[in-house]
Amino acid sequence: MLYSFRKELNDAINRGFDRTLRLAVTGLSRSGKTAFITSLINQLLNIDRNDNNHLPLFEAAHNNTIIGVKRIAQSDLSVSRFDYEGNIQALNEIPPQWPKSTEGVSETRLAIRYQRQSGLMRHFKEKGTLYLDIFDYPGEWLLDLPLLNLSYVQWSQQQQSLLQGKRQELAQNWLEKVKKLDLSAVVNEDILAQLAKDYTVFLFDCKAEGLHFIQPGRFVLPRELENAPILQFFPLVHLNQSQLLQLQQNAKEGSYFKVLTQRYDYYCQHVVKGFYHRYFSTIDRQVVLADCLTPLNYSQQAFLDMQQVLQQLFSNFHYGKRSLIHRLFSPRIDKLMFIATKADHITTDQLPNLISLMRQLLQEGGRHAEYEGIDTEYTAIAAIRATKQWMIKQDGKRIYALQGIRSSDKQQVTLYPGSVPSRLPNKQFWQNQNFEFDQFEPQPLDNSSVIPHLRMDSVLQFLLSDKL
Ligand SMILES: Nc1nc2c(ncn2[C@@H]2O[C@H](COP(=O)(O)OP(=O)(O)O)[C@@H](O)[C@H]2O)c(=O)[nH]1
Ligand SMILES: [Mg+2]
Repeated sequence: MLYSFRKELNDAINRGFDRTLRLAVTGLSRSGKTAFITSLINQLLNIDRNDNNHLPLFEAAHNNTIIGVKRIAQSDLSVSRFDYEGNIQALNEIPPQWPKSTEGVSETRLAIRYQRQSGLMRHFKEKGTLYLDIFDYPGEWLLDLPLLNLSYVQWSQQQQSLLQGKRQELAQNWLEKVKKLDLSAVVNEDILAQLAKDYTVFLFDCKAEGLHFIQPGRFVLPRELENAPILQFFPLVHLNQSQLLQLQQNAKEGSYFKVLTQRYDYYCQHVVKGFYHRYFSTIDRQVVLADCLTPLNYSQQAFLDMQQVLQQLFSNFHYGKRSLIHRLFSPRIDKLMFIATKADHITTDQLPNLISLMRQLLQEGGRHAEYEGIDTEYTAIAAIRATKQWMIKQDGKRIYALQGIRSSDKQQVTLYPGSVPSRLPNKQFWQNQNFEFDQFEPQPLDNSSVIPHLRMDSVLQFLLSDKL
């Protein structure tokens, strides 16, 4: 009798403790989203009751809170499935390969079975399941948020002010053609489509030069919208304000100017708002990944561009009650983590500098803005650690070095990667620029098939520990 009462109570409690957590992971293409999610899943699946040495800082893995973790069918069946098996297979090849790059949104779901080890309810053997939905979406799409506040004419002017240096150079082909267009004439769809194509080529060329501040974001990651008229428009950057306003007043229905305006408006209403409604408003926790090392290999313009991009990403989460995003989508994010990725390219003594550099990039002058009601953290990790670290003592000094297989020539190299600037580098830095962050090949997985990482355990601790 007593036993069945207990069992009933236990069952009731257990049902009460099943919950769902929606974790979103974003960042620009190649910032390391796929590597991050693959490693996160791998670290969790490898938790067992005996040895959890791979996650020293994740408490729930050590105090036997987590009983087991399984992959199960995702909740949103219309979104592509995150290809965990494919990515692990790539890492298991001889020699190991980086997981294939992907585009667009993908999703996966884990069931984490746990049993509380502390708290009032531990006497009832409180067990529960945390359903963790992880989804991956391109950071490029978050760059479109400001469009919702701008008319087509305003957006054109803003794009004009961006057109400097390398961007201006790359824009020439498209720009020369647009200049010849009579914008009040009746539209020719084929010409418009071709010009939009030229504009898209220009955006891809910018990306290839390490310039990532690209609007509209869908143009470089169109997915199912490829070749759709909704992506066939561009800003008018060769006209001044009064010329633009004149067109706005006088252009007739069916003219180039009117059609461009309509497509821009349609893009804002359907593509941009659609994305925020469908995904953004359902997120509980958000991870934003940033590769702050690669832009150091390019130029000052690429680096400043990265700053613009990160500040733009950041503004998506910095929402007071009066902000655009709050008014439109009432988001509910309670934890936010900014992560500098690929930290295995530097020695561990440089990690604080890397984190500090990322903060400088995210917030003008490193102001540590607090978010209303959002617990925010900044860290640096390697999701899939490709290098080993060595410490050499020389004349009583410690010197750190890295060893790994360099991607360019597949040779094993030992290097001293030097120091990462902790603040935004000045002109002088760019003149004597000697950064060379090579790519490395992933290391083979050992028998346990746990992916070697750097600080993924502290990420898990921040994101999950209060839910277990
Ligand atoms: N060394 C190192 N390289 C990484 C790591 N994560 C990603 N990369 C590199 O960055 C590339 C892009 O990563 P990926 O996860 O595909 O980026 P995504 O486009 O944001 O999904 C990979 O192919 C690797 O070359 C890491 O933890 N360490
Ligand atoms: Mg990816």
